Amino acid sequence: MSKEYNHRDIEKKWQETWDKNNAYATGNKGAEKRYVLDMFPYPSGQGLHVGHPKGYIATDIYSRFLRIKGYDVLHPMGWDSFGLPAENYAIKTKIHPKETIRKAKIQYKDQIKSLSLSYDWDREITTSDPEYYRWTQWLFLELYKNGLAYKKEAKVNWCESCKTVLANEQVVDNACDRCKGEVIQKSQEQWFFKITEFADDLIKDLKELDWPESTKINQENWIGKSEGAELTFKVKDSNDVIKVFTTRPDTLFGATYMVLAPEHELIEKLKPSIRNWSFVEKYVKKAISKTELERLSDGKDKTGMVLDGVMAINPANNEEIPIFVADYVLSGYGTGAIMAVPAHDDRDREFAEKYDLPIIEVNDGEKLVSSGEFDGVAIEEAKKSITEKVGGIMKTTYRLRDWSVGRQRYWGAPIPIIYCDKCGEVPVPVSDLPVTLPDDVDFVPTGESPLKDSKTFHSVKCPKCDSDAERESDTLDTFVCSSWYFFRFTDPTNFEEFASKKAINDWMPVDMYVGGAEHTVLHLMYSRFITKALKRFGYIDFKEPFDTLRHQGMIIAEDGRKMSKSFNNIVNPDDVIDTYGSDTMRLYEMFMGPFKDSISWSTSNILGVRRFIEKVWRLQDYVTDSSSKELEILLHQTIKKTEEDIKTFKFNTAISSFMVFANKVEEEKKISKDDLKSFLKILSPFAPHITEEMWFALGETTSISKSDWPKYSEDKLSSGKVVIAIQINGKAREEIEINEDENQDSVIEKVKETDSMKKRLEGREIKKVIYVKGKIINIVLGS
Ligand code: ANZ
Ligand code: ZN
Repeated sequence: MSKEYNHRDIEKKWQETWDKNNAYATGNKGAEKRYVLDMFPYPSGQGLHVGHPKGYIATDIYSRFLRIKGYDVLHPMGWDSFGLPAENYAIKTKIHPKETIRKAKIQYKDQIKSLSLSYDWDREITTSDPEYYRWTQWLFLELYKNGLAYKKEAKVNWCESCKTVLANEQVVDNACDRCKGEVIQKSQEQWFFKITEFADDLIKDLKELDWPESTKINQENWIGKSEGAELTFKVKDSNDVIKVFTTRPDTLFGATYMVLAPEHELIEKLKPSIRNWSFVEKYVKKAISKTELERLSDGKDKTGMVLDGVMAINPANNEEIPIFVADYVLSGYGTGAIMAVPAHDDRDREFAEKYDLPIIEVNDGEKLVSSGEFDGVAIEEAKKSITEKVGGIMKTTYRLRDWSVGRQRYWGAPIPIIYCDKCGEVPVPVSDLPVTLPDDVDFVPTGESPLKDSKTFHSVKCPKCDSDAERESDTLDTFVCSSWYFFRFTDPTNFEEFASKKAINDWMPVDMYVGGAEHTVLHLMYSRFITKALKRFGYIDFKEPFDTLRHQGMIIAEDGRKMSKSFNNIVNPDDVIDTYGSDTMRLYEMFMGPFKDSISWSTSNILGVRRFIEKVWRLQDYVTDSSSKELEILLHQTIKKTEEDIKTFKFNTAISSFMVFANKVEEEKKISKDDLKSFLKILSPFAPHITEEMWFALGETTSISKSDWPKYSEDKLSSGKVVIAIQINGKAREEIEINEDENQDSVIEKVKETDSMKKRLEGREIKKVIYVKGKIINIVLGS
């Protein structure tokens, strides 16, 4: 009898051994290369809860599987340590973010190691290390040199409590994504990256990616490509014009009023002619303070104010139509003005009904009506011909905005720009990088960048003319750091380049990328953009960073709510590992259900998995010279299934088949040594500790991870026997085992000999038999 299963001893022993042997480093010479990547975490000081590792366990199984299949696998981990979470935590606790991060990293790493996630720690990177952000700054300069980084006055989302600018993507329901505080609009000089220049490619190249369909659709909607026309309306008795963007130029005859966005410059210009100016002014002021999201939210009552005293001329029929200012028209989209067609646009209709404006139908769903010479013309055709008639131009617009990357915060990579009175904006020479973040800073936010107050940082000599100059004091959005980290992992200690061309070509693109579904636009879009930019600059030869992407579902608390400190329902992975073992926890998280589903934690289910692990341990007691024929077949089937399931991220069903196999062995009480070894091999990516222990106990002397994936043979996948259903008059009555290739007559004979069938068939005429080979036999009886 084998000794009792003690996960604490076994797991500690192997973790130390693997650590010592640096077991997960790359370097399997001559082998094909694979790159398996997790979205790296920000180390926050709270440690991991059991939800975090779900994706990490999956990529670990995947990586271990590829290694045992003979691939050279790059599976790295690092820390997305700049940014608001770390800074806010530091502000709250009054401890410098550097220190917070240092401690949190140790805690995270310990937890990760206790799960034996097989990362190559030689490649660990930390985005707040000067050796890393030197290359983030280099990337900024590359974009700057190539006209893809620029500064402009812009309305920005401003979080009142974090005192910083937020990207559109970081504003959720008009609140700051981080602190849930109020977000207002503010005008400021800001740094931007020109992501819009790649809008078309970012849509087009989605087709080539093996990504969840919903994520691709989200990206496409976010970019929001829209084809239409730009039309010009004259303002009556004036030289001013109003340009509009419309996707429906065919509806021009139905344009019964116009709307300007509150920010539209023409409003101020038309002031002398506007009779109700004080009302207009008041309306504009109020509207401007709202965010885009608030203004656009569906169901919100439409408001507006007529510009009393001015009219526009509809170029299609020269009719005079009123002009409104209303906040449902946005300044940042199209031209910031619209022609309103209430008969065919829901928002315009709602507004027109409220303000009693004419609603004129100008098509019957297919062809134009009430449109003068265009009556009877098909809609698509009319789009072109009406645009032409009124001298408009066909045009494409995008919802995607340029990426605002400057932050008035301390804990980020300083933007490597110097302002000189004589030379203007001067990029820091690459040889002077990194521009290091100073320590003599009070990082509590004031609204101005904290770096302004640093004596060591702010004043500098101009790199061009050597006169006194000032550094840019904004830091980079943390999403810049994470938009290129996957390149750095291929060559993390390179002092000359962000990564060598060879290292990049060896490993990239990433073969398998796994992370939360919340990252469908931000990080994933930015990473694609940076990859496309680097390709344009000639550093790389491919245009997409992540070939395959999978999202993990959340792990919800046992009470059905999100795990959260405030609900006091967080399960700590350290406790789970201590009580049940790392192997059990790994298996359990993969066994909970389909990988992408959100599922509740269950203590009783984890016990079930623990019992399975104990059963596996007992298999050692059944080793004999040979396995039964049936067990052999089951083994081959299990090998095949495991391989298919790992490739398609169906870890839960692979584990089910392990359970079936272990039950069978326990039932038969015998398994050959070789068959047990094969079973341990396919289980090893899931449960590396127990399988290693049993592997050595069977006399092996090198790690199971260095062995090979067992081969199944096609002719051993089937016993030739199948169980089929017997139906009588369409009703399932019984099951029967037959040979796979048995013909219909022989099957009928067998059915007739089945005890329970004898009675049913007695004295009745068989009118018809339908036999679906290997599945079902339906017998239709006469009455
Ligand atoms: C007339 C019209 C008639 C329109 C009709 C639609 C339907 P997408 O497809 O999302 O690009 N629009 C244009 N600029 C706008 C702005 N700054 N703020 C709010 N709405 C704006 O939407 C394009 C349509 O949205 C445009 O086509 C315009 O309304 C409106 F039966 O023009 B349409
Ligand atoms: Zn200068």
